[in-house]
Amino acid sequence: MSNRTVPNDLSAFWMPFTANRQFKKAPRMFVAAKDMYYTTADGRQVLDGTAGLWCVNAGHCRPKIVEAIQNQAAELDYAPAFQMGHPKAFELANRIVDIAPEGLNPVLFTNAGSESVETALKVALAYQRVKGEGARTRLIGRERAYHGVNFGGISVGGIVTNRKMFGTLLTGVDHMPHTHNLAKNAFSKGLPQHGVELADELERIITLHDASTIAAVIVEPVAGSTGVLIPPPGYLQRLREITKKHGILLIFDEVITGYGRLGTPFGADYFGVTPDIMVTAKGLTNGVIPMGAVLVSSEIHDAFMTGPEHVIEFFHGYTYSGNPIASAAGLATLETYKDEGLLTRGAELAPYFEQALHSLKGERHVIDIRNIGLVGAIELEAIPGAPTKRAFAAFVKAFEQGVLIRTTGDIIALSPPLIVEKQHIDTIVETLRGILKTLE
Ligand code: PXG
Ligand code: PLP
Repeated sequence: MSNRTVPNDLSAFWMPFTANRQFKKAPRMFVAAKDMYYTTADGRQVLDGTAGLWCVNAGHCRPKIVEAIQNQAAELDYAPAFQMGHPKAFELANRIVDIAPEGLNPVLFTNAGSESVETALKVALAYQRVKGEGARTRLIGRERAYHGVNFGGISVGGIVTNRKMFGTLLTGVDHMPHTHNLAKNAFSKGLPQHGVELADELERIITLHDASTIAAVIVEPVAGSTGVLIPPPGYLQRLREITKKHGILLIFDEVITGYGRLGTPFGADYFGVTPDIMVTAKGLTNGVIPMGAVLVSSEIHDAFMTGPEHVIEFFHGYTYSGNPIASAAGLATLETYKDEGLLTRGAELAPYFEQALHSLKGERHVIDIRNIGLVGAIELEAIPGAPTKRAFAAFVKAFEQGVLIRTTGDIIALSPPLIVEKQHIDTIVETLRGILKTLE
């Protein structure tokens, strides 16, 4: 009896990455969405300045995607993922390979970014081993990196709050420094000028451990969830050169930068650097159905295709790898991106977005503004002794005034759906301008 729930009771859902007690006292609920707008439980329209959680790249409830999911649910709801197949998973893999950088083929399917990260790390370790380099067991991540919440991802990740409660994590992991440097790079438009030499820290780490012990390096081309940390020109190229020289795999975690966010299909295209493994999720299905995809180089894949043909080549996968409904959603999403040119639309709008965001320079508390493609960040000075409080207050006020933003620490992050129009950008920026004037 005591375990019975009552209608409208919020207590049974322990919400993710949320201040649960605070939220449940004053819930913020969405009940519907269309294109650029959410509808709240009390009937207000809220402009989506963040594409949900950086995933709804084509905007909400897009007809092709809705229809594809409805049809697929009625036609083939589920097919076993192991030792069985269904056509749409193969079709989607082909469409992903078509838009990905040359050489990344094939694709492994997962259900989210976190699982894609685990999958990529496991492929990297297993690849070194099948190649006869089984001593390469170390993984190198970066400070301030977010690679999801599973054990591999938090091990290579660089966020103390996401790591410190969870024991010793994976062993044999080291971290490069992040590239964020307010003193030298504040208010940079696009790529910041200073810090390319930080890539050489990888050489230092390699000297410490020896290349023969390192399997892979994983980085986000642009770190998203720790506040839009943009690399200086040449930095990722340098990581590519160093990893190649030492036989270390380079993994790009493109969970946020993938599917048009930077104005190119992938971050790899923006920076002209092709990794050995590319981790994606979010925008793959427009956030509508959980799905991730990990692209690996043909060289990696082919190294596994030895031994007797009846033996499983890679002991890894999920009940829902390539799920039919997710595959249908992915196909319809990629079609929508193609029909509307969304994988490159960000490049056309980026200059307007940049100029609008940087017009907030000089507003109270603003200590940095940065942007790339359709991603932007406004960094606020923290209230002394109360970090995150000022930005969170901005988040709540923006929601009340009809704009959804995202905050991390004292940084406001913006990543509108790629269908955003100039007038929406103006609304986001002018709402923020008003709020900045009223913040404690
Ligand atoms: N890698 C990167 C680079 C990410 O940004 C993940 C992996 C994990 O994906 P899943 O699908 O398992 O959550 C992410 C996710 C935010 C925010 O507002 C960012 C993420 C997720 C939720 C919120 O910063 N990034
Ligand atoms: N836990 C148990 C008991 C299972 O049987 C399975 C899958 O069969 C899993 C976890 C993994 O679930 P999934 O494949 O959905 O990740």
